[in-house]
Amino acid sequence: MIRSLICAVALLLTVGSVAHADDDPPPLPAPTETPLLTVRGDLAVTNVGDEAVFDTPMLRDLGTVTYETETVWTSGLQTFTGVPLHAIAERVGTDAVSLKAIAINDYVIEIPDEDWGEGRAILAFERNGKPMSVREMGPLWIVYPYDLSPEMQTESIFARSVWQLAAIDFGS
Ligand SMILES: Nc1nc2c(c(=O)[nH]1)N[C@H]1C(S)=C(S)[C@@H](COP(=O)(O)O)O[C@H]1N2
Ligand SMILES: [Mo]
Repeated sequence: MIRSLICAVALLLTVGSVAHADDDPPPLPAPTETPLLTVRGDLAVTNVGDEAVFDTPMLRDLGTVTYETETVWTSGLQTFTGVPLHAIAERVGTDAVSLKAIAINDYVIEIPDEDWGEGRAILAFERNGKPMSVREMGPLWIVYPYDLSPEMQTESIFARSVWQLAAIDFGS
């Protein structure tokens, strides 16, 4: 009796670890507010069909970074708050080393993982402390710390600075 109980428990543990591998991120709850971001591609976790959809609180939970910088599209010093791209990659559990950033006007650009880390691109959801409407180039805007160095003011960095971003695709 005890032996079969132990076997049943061992079986449950095995099944559990197959369904959820140790290196997979935890399940992603469905958004409770208006969804801002749709993530597609090779994902370990999804919450709406085969996609991972995020609202603002879910993005904020990933850990925010703030950049104070001027941009060529705005006037005066701006404060952008968002999440680094690696935080999104980690949350959805992808092995991709490049992503496609897709805007609502269907503009698409590839951003390699060298730009996902510290001091590089953030997916901003606030500008000067407020959410961004589509008219204000929101709801999401990929922003770099342009003022830091001339390296941050190249044509390729500008091309990756997608405003009115709607989706990220980690597929190949
Ligand atoms: N949503 C969106 N973001 C975009 C683009 C676009 O067409 N749509 N063009 C990109 C490119 S290729 C560059 S060089 C810069 C262009 O900025 P500009 O139109 O102010 O020159 O924005 C980038 N971000
Ligand atoms: Mo461009």
